[in-house]
Amino acid sequence: MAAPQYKLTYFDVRGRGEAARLMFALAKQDFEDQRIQGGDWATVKSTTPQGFLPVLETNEGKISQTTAINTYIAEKFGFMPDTAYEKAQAISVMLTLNDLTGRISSQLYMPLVYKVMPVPEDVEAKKKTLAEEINTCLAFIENLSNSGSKFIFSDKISVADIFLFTIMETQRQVLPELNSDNEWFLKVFNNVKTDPRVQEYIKHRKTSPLGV
Ligand SMILES: N[C@@H](CCC(=O)N[C@@H](CS)C(=O)NCC(=O)O)C(=O)O
Repeated sequence: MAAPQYKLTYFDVRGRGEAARLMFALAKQDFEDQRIQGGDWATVKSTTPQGFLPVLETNEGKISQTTAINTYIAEKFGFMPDTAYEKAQAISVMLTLNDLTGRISSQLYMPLVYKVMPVPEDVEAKKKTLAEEINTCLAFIENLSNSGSKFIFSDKISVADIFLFTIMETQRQVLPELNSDNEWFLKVFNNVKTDPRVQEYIKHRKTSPLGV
């Protein structure tokens, strides 16, 4: 049987694609990291299953939707939690963070970071609302976590920790005024960030033109 081949197609930013890249790095699994530049997107869009990215190509077929991609990689490389209940909760965490990302992206990243939309007049009100939504989302994740452990479910890193870290890393960097002071979240975030394998990845990862 041929060795598994993986190709991740995403934009040249971290965003929804970074958790997949980080899991491949932690698993020491080679993959093709195809990064689409803005000007090429119109051509690439029609080749994707649903008209958006990320897309993961595997030797079994193409996978569309961030949560499906992350779940697949996590199952293959040992980043899913152990029990059926915790697996479902990990997916719930990822879907919650993915929804949040969509709202932050359309309301703030597009105008302020990617600069592809005019800055809305009520930008300060939007920041306030989204900061509250971030806190609500983190409180939801904290509530289903095992609060005594290093990561969300246990002392073993899972796909939910990796997605939480990659999504919040970008958010904290580009919109620091939205940062949460939830102590439980800061503990898990720092436990992921200071993992020596994650540090090694961060040291060598490709930077994007936008720095995110
Ligand atoms: N539900 C999808 C949403 C994907 C999504 O909105 N991707 C954005 C980039 S983060 C995109 O492809 N935008 C370009 C477009 O929609 O034309 C997922 O979670 O993967």
